[in-house]
Amino acid sequence: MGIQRMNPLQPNDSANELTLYSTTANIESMLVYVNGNFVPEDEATVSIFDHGFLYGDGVFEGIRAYNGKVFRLKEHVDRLFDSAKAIDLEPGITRDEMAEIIKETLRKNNLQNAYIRPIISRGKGTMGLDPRKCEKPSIICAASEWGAMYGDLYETGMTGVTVCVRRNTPDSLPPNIKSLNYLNNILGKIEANYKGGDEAIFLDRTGKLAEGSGDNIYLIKDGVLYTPPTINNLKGITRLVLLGIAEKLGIKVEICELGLFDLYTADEVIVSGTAAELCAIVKIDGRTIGAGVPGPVYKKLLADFQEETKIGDAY
Ligand code: PXG
Repeated sequence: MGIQRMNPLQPNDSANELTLYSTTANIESMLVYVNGNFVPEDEATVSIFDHGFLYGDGVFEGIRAYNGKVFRLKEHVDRLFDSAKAIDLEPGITRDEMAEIIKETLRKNNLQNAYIRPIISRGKGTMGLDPRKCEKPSIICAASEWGAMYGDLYETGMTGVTVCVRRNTPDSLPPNIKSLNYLNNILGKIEANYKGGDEAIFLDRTGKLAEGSGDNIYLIKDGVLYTPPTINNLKGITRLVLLGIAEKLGIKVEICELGLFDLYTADEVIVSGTAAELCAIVKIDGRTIGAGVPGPVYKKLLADFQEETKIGDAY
């Protein structure tokens, strides 16, 4: 503990040189749950014929623990199983067993503030995408320390860019499935990177506001909090927490279709997610949003959100 592990050499974009950087991870190897056993991370493997690897055929969750408590554990396990149901994948374990695997992963690694990644993939099969070739799903759970994802951007607010790539349509790959195939999101993120944005903002096929590459999106106009219905975005667990907080604070919530005009003319824009937590977007496609700094409604919601994260399942 306390000793920092140096990551392997990473290319430095600007200088085309190699530089060392460190993470806050423990020097001890993390233990990862793989199909019934906890093994050191370097030994945690699945077959290259696992359809999760071959085709992105599987589902996952991203969960946080705060101070030794898992935040919204039941909701995450339920969504994991709903995602599995939607792709006709029978996990072969119960929801309670999955919850226990998640908690045990945290205990085994002595983690208090962590990011947890359970995965259920179709399992080892043969070449050829027919899932009937796969006998048994792979169940994996990894966890690591992970602080605030956007660093200084929580103070300054971040820049959003709308991307040309459209969010998957609900009649092809429903955005509600948290599947191992995140290429739609990744294509948006790549585009945002090239355009100099901190986060990609997706519209759907019909030009309606959908979500960020890894977070739900909200706007505030004249004191009302607006967010799109979940037909074109992930049913975010942080989203439900946030809408609950808004209700408690007496902030009117409108769930409705929104477009570019609403985004550009908003007083505030916010994104939410397990990884992102709550972050304000202060510039979108060159337009300054409101006063160009994280706004008063964001700050109020954030204060309550931080209180909410104190409640969770101890392990
Ligand atoms: N939309 C998408 C596309 C997401 O991936 C959210 C919304 C927010 O959902 P929750 O339930 O987290 O409030 C997500 C979640 C990662 C990572 O590794 C991404 C997410 C969550 C955890 C980790 O980048 N995105």
